[in-house]
Amino acid sequence: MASQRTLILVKPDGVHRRLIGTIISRIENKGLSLAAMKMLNVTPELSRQHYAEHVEKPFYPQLEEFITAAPVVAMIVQGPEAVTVMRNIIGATNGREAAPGTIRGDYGCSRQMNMVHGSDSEESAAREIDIYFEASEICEYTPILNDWSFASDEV
Ligand code: IDP
Ligand code: MG
Repeated sequence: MASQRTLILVKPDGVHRRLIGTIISRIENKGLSLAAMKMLNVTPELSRQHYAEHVEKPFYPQLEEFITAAPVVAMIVQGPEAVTVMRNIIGATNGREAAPGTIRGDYGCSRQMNMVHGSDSEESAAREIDIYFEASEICEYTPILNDWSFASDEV
């Protein structure tokens, strides 16, 4: 099982609600690691790139207004099956349906203002990481706790 990378955003509502630390804590407590992190303003152009699959949908103008309205915190999260593990931690899109114990299930009740973005596949992760980060911004290191968090064939 190979270690994976996934693109995570704390969205503008998560930043305004001071949930950045809470969200990072959940990621770290789960045993995943950060490989990169920065705060930035998403421009309309960046939004269209990121959400290319949604640009033609009726809700897209509303989504663009939301994601560009305040800064986001972008992160690359790394670990075994990081894409799926993060989607499970984040929970279903609509906070009203997201399971308790997930971030969206515990902290919100909105379909749009759902605090976190997580890539939905390895292919999406590679595409999104490329959109948000330069190669020089990604840190290569092996977290020392990996030895006490995973069997050798899991990372
Ligand atoms: P995901 O974030 O769980 O992968 P997607 O369906 O990819 O969900 O939608 C991307 C984002 O667009 C959602 O996280 C949410 O913020 C917003 N969104 C999705 N569906 C709707 C909708 O029907 N109305 C308004 N915003 C939506
Ligand atoms: Mg999605």
